[in-house]
Amino acid sequence: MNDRRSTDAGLTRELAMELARVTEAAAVAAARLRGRGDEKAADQVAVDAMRAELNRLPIRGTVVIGEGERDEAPMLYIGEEVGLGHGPEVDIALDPLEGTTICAKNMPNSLAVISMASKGTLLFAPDVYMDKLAIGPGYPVGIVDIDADPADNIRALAKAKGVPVSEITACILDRPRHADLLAAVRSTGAAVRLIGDGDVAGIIDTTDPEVTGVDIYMGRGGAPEGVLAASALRCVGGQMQGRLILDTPEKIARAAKMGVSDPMRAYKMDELASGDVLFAATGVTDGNMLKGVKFAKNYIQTETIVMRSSSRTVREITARHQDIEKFN
Ligand code: VTB
Repeated sequence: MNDRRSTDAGLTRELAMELARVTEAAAVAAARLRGRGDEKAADQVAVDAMRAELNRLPIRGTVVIGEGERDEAPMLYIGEEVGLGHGPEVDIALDPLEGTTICAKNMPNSLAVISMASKGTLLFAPDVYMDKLAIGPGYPVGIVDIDADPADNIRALAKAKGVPVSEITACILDRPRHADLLAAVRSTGAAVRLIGDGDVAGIIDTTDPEVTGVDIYMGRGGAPEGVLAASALRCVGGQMQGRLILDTPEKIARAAKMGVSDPMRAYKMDELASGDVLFAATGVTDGNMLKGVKFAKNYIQTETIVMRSSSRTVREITARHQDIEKFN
């Protein structure tokens, strides 16, 4: 019998809970610097806290999506080995503070995020842009496509959802590069939610439109964030496609070194994150799905979502940390 309760390619279910601790620690650290206008400082404390927690886990982990290349990021760089050095061999994608600007401005939807997967199963994505398209669960496979006209995707989604197009909301990063996309989506009569940063949250939002009000995510953002978002969608269900933007010979060469042989390839969700995966995110600032960290007189409260692809369990954990000292 396939006993999913024990191990799936080395990813034990206990590790899902452990991951919550990792993102909680990063979120609390970053939240202390919410609204200070200092992106770098907030990111740095989140990195330090996440790394310290990760190094307490019984894993042999390798960071495949991290803070940057080894020569530019001293900690949690791509290739860094983390964990206690015994236990399952895993790949880790992380962003200790997704939405550094949002956190610095104390605006909605910054997160501490991590995903852990069986070794060799997360796309080794270079830090370039990625075109992304994502919808939540419950739709026939392929009703939207990254190569289709955006307006057609919106209409197809409305039809599949059984609502008029005017009841569809697309989430798009507010950037000049998205002017044409925005015009195309608005031409259908659909609504657009423009976000300043944080497309991992934007993509996760598509998984629960009744709560978040977002049906579809469209547009160009960071490739590393694309792999993180795909990991989450693998657990909840949903569809996602991503295409790396390799528009210079230098980027093509960099991606080739990381194993990307076809620069034009559109990756499906389960090609961005192909194996068993665990995902955790803790809110730093208040968001559509997760509330940010709350500092009370005698406790610190965090909200975390933890997911596991093999069981497709999604847990929302509100934690009241009464031993405040543990975050110091
Ligand atoms: C996104 C988003 C990030 O960068 O990937 C975006 O998730 C990429 O676009 O939060 P820009 O280069 O135009 O910002 C962020 O907004 C910031 O890292």
